[in-house]
Amino acid sequence: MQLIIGTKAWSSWSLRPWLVMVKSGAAFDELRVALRWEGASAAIAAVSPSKRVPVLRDGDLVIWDSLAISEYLAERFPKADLWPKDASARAIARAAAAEMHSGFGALRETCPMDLALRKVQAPDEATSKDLRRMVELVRTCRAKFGASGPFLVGGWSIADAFLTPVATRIRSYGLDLAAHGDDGVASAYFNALLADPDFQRWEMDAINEAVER
Ligand SMILES: N[C@@H](CCC(=O)N[C@@H](CS)C(=O)NCC(=O)O)C(=O)O
Repeated sequence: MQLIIGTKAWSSWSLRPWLVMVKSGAAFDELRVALRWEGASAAIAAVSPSKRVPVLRDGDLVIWDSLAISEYLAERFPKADLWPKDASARAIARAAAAEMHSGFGALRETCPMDLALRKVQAPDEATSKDLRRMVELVRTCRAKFGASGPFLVGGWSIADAFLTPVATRIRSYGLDLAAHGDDGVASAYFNALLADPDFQRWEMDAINEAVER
């Protein structure tokens, strides 16, 4: 299998299925297509039907969306428990991943992933609304399903892959979760995502890529 991804410092969409791929335990290679240069669109179009990364190639099969790639890996590698075994926890983890996939537009737009960035940026009203919802989402999931581990519904799942870019945004833009309804549960959760050794490996690659640029 080959996972085609964008620049690691910036491509939040690529980070998600990369984490899922690593957690699946399957062998894969990476093809990195650099973003943000004049030839980027053409380079991506050459490998992606949607002209977007990430893309997973498995033999003749080409899958071009981060959630579809993650679902495919969960089906192909059932022993990796990429979704929780418990049906209720699984439904909620799926709802969280889907909400992230289609929502939180203001947070994504005003605080794009940039792993090297550290600043304090006051969120605008729409971003604050997203942050309040994010804190509520994490607190609710952790309260109901989080007893068995530090992740959204206990053990690591695809939902955590989808929320890892949010953890980096909170860190990069100095976003204050307590001011958005957090009692410490959401910030502990996002710190757990940042402490994941697989995420840290991605981050190390991002630093090395930046040195090469
Ligand atoms: N819904 C897609 C979104 C993918 C996406 O927007 N990828 C960005 C990079 S993070 C991209 O390829 N942009 C094209 C470009 O920068 O030219 C997914 O989940 O995979």
